[in-house]
Amino acid sequence: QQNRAQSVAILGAPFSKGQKRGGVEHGPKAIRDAGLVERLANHKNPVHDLGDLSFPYLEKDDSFINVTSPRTVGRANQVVSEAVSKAVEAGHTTILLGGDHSLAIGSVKGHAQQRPDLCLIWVDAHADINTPETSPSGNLHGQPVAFMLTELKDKIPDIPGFSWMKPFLTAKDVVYIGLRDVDPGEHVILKDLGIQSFSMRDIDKLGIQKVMEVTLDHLLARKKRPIHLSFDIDAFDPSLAPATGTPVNGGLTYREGIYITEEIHNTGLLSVMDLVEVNPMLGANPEAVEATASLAVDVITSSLGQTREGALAILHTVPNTA
Ligand code: B3U
Ligand code: MN
Ligand code: MN
Repeated sequence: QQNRAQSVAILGAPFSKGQKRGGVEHGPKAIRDAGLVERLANHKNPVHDLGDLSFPYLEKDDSFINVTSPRTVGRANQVVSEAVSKAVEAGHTTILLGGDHSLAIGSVKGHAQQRPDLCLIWVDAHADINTPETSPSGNLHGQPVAFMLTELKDKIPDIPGFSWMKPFLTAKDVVYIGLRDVDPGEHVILKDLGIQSFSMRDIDKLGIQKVMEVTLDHLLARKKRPIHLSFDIDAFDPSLAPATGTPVNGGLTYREGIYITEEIHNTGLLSVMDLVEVNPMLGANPEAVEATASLAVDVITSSLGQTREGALAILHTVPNTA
């Protein structure tokens, strides 16, 4: 089933409460306005834009420990989880447009409900694996992976808003690419759990080709299984993706980013993808915002089979003149 050519579903998640800066809730609109659906018009399979999810507003949502908006984030992720699960069940390769990266909790969880054997490729400047206790910011977009991992079960207190979910993934099912801003607590977790991760330094040293070879080998050598790609636009260098909440210098080049998604597409196993942290209110000017949103579109179309050798759709014959 997972090798069958599948239709595509696009889900917008206009949500920002996993961090404190306004504007990332407009990410889905910015990415659509940059031409996402039009760019997929030649896709070999049908593309369904399922519109935006709506998230309940919770009047009272006090911090827990230092975690901000726990009930709001928990509830929104429950909505995401159900929507992603349904889209995967319907046979779509599902694209979730964020919104902030806390949404990955629901996205990966919903995906795992249908495909419990999934593996996770996390492309990001940050590891997003703080626990509520190690988090320097209290922002849940810096913690999603910690909520997923069974190994960290005892390190995550019962946070209001999250009783609906239990950890469902193990450390060996995850690979990071692009890291360059890892907090002390996160560093210890990555080391203790032996999570395969490729920092920007590793990419400098090995080259992106080798990094992808080892990544896919690590996750797929024993058994082919569905891939969840969680792509934070801040993995790219800020010169390419300025309109994002926490840019970090020294990021992926355009070619490295696109090579990652091309290699993932070529496995035939991409099942769900998140594209998060595009914040159209943070660009220095409209051009900066457009560049970031347009880069997001390139990452998505490339993940879905757009190649640098030719178009997304395969034109089998050259049309004759009339
Ligand atoms: N690691 C820091 C900063 C951060 C994480 N994710 C983003 N920023 N985008 C934290 O707040 O946990
Ligand atoms: Mn992130
Ligand atoms: Mn990030």
